[in-house]
Amino acid sequence: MAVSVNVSRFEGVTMAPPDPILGVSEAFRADTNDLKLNLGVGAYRTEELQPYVLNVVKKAEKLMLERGENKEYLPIEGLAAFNKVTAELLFGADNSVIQEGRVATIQGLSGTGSLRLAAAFIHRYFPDAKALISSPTWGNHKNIFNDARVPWSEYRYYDPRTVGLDFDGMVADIKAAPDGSFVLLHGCAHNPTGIDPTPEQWEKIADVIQEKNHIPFFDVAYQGFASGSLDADAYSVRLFVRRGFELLVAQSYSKNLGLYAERIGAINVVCSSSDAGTRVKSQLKRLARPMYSNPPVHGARIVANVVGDPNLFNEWKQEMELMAGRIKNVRQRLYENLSEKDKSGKDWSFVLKQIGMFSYTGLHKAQSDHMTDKWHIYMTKDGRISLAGLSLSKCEYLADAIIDSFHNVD
Ligand code: PLA
Repeated sequence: MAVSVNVSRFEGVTMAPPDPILGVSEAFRADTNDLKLNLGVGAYRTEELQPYVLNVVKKAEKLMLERGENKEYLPIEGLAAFNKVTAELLFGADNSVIQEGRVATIQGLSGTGSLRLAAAFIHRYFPDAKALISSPTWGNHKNIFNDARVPWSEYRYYDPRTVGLDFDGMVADIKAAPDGSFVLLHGCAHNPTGIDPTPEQWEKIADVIQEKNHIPFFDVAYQGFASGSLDADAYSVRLFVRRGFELLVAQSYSKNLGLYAERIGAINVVCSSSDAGTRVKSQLKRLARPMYSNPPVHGARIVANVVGDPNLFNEWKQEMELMAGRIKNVRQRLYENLSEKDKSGKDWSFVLKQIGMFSYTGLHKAQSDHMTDKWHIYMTKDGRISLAGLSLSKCEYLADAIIDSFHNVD
């Protein structure tokens, strides 16, 4: 007999709000105006505003087809060749933590999945510890810690008066947190502000983290994308490793290899002994098994092929410089258009000082809404725009929209 249901058993399920970042792309797709521009999600586009598959990725995929590789399950920790190269790329192949086997690396479902696994690990093994996140930060960090039931609080980071780093506030808040907290740090190209500490400031941040017995937890989603150099963008992580910290690093290949939908990344835990590393790795695997069993192979093979082959690796670096260079060019053009067109004398130089994919414009929610409602420019409501989705030819239009929204909306 068929079950007849008049009232849904799911009646109590309320409608979830759209995601603050991915929801912007949904709204963009629904807009039919020709002028529309999607500066919401951080996804690299060409000057023609088309998605971009890197040439090295196509070459690596061709290699994979030629080799006729199979589709059997990977081990829980992922593809061994991937895990090896991803740790080397991050820490440097000659780093003592690698030589001494002190890094527990397991393949994750890109940056997000790797962060989520690490959060589950923190919850299980440090149930009383708290996470510290920057204010502001990538919005999903809060969701990740909430869902993993890791309590978190914010440390000051952005100073709207200087449109720069609130360094003293940051240090004071890290100092005031309970000893042994996990301090989430953006390895480079801070999202959403595009403001990174200087090398001297990183040293001082390391001092206070050390003094407080905190555990650094790096989110590295933009290695190579901030400066165009993989090594320069690993500066902060390598500095902390050099100073002898045990730490966590989540990695993502969404942006630097353009592998967004392949969901490829890793979680690395640097331990003070190889023995601890082995045990940590075993527990990360234990956490992963009931969540997703084992990770997908396609992206892992691409990364292993590109990073593991000297020719492809060099070609990748050139393509990355090209992408980072295009973003720097639109950043420069946008700054010039803003400065030339805005007659109020406002200083727009902060646009040039920020690095990475984004510019944090300082536009508040009502102004950001105006950008979308009047100008069909889609962006997150915190005033962040993705320069990776902007072309040189659209800079002038964007500058007009920003100037209008900034001066005419309270
Ligand atoms: N960490 C930071 C700081 C990020 O900005 C992002 C992506 C991730 C991790 C995770 O990316 P992944 O899971 O694809 O590896 N941030 C994007 C996209 C680019 C997003 O929100 O999912 C953004 O627009 O902020």
